[in-house]
Amino acid sequence: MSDLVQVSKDGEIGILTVNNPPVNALSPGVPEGILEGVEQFEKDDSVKAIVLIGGGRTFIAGADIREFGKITAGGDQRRGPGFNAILNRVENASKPVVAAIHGTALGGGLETAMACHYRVAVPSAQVGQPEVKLGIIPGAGGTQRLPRLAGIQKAVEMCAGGDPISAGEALKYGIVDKIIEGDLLAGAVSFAREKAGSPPRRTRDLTDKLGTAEANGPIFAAACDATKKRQRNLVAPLAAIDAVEAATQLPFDKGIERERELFQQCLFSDQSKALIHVFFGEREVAKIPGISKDTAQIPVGQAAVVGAGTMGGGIAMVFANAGIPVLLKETDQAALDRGLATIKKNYANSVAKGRFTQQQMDERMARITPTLTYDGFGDRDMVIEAVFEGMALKKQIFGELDKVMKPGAILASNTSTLNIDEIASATTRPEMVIGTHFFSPANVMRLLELVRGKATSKEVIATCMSLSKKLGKVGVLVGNCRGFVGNRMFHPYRREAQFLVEEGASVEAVDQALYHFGMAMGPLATGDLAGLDVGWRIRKEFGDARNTTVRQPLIEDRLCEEGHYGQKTKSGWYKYDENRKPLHSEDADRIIAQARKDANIQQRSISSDEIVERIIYSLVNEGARILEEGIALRAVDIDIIYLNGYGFPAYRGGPMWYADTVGLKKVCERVLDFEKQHGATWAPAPLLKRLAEEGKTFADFDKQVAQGAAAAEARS
Ligand code: T1G
Repeated sequence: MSDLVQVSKDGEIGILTVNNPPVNALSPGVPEGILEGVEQFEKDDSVKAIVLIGGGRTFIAGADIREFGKITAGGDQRRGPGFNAILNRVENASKPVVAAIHGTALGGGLETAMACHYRVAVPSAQVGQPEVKLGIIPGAGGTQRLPRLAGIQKAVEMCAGGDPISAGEALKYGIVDKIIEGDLLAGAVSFAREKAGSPPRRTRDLTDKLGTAEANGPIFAAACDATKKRQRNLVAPLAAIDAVEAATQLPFDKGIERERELFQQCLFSDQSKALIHVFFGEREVAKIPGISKDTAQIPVGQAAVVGAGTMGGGIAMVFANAGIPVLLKETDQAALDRGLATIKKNYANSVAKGRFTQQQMDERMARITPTLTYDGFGDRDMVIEAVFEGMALKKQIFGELDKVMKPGAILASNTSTLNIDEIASATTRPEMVIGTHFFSPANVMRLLELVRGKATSKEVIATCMSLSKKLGKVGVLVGNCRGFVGNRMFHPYRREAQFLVEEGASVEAVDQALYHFGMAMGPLATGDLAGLDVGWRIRKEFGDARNTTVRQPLIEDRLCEEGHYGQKTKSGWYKYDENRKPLHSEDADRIIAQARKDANIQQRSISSDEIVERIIYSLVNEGARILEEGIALRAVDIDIIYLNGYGFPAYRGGPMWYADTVGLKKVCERVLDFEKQHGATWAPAPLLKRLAEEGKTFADFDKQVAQGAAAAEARS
């Protein structure tokens, strides 16, 4: 019997325990072990029913995603009967099989549970078919069994949306038969005793909830419409809807065949490869060379935020949402009142949308204590400064924090561009200083750039990395340079968008090209949203320091000079109606035409392919520099930053992964073309050039980094 599935008995109940830490993925040996166990209990006359349970922290988190790369288009040849056949065999068992769920039953985990005859779960359990998040669809009967248990509407929602549901909801929809309070195994065993002796109830035989063609038609049509809007350009969710539709049209086994076909089509798609890269990438970024699970951490039970503006207020909400009480400091009562009113309004919106209850809102508000002084800061484990982006002010505040915070407290700055070492120099404890760059709106955006200063201690980094997860963020560690990773790359990205307009592309053409590429928003519309005046003011302040030998964008300064700051003035690259709908702007037309004339730029027609190449390759080229300088640890770190902070489409894997898929040779050739046409800013990054010449990818670069880190660890 496989070690991965253990067999035991409690009286006449046979118990199968899956033991494949950390998440009981269905690695080779697990499905086979389950089947062997079921067959053994079938033969054992003393056993009347079977319980299948997960050992450790969870039931079964699904297929082993690491194995996907080994599956070939011809199917998984290394394995025996195949997972579907195993599940059919479990479903056809002569004795009732009860799945006992804690933690998560996801993907193949839920499919296994649905092939059992009954399911019980602890209240905190979650079940789901998250495959679409990996660019695939359920591939082991999920699209056929789930509609039979939960009905078409819910099955479509779960298979196409991918979000898990709670045990309580699963009970309501018939996915789970009973919630077990208290000990799960004991509860599952006594449930199995009740079912012992009765004929197994096979999910495949349940047809009551499959509905009629008339009732189902509108459900599928609405699901397709919603998917095209919410999961724009994604293939898998539409395939998942097709597969569920097949459950309503075909007998079970034929439905399984159709599901298999659609699954195979998705599995070998570029989208799936990119999304799997993202799945592992989000976990990879948490791994920092030299920092391990044993690195000491600072417990953060209570925090404080300085500055109750948009960012500070959002950050306070993030802590309050995670159950961490937070002091929120402002310098004057009016600013504090404004900050609190915004927080209240945001929470009330969430309550109105049903995201949480009024009681939860009250609890969260109660965790935020407004203040005009540093009283109480001395007890806090961490402070985040989120004031106006000016070095003098930041240094003054860090000097004050150095005096009031207890020894061992983390001093964090939410700066988005400034030098963290200089900020730290205002304190006597630079090892406790770190940048925590949240993205606006802080309570919504998942990205958290953690900026490591020269002196930042490993304990502070380790703490902030795990705190990110607790706060519901993806923390990515970056080095100290102007703009860090995200904003440093964003600079050439927006610069090229403006140059393209100067050269003849329309504002709409630039934004549409990037939107069709998959960006959440075009670069010029993004400028309008963020406010064009922010960069303009900085340029005015640092004007003399600007490099006058390279071409600088012209139009945004002129828009600002005439008061077109973007959405906040209802006019920028676009003009905006009262619903913030962007409309073509004649003012922008006039300013653009004048700028072209003054700079003597010949207008030309520019294809959308060129627009995408210019803008996306500018990201890639700067990303390669950042990698080479060690500002980002790995290419995947850059990808995760762009996906979570800048609206880059996950199904393209991030800018560096995307460049790999295009081929670095081709990317580098285009960069060299652009250098010829547009000058020195387009000089290819040496790393890009080298990898292109060697026929390598950024993923190869990351592999080398990982090998280097493993070798260093082995030596230490
Ligand atoms: N396969 C391989 N490794 C996995 C894995 C999986 N399914 N799930 C997690 N891991 C690794 C992960 O990389 C990390 O490794 C460690 O486990 C802990 O994960 C046939 C085709 C279960 C909710 O999509 O959503 O079934 O970094 O840090 O926060 O139709 O992991 O430590 O080396 O995320 O407690 C469908 C994916 C597969 C579930 C736990 N299943 N996993 O979260 O821990 S497709 C999924 C998760 C499928 C069938 C199909 C989460 C989690 P390392 P973690 P966590």
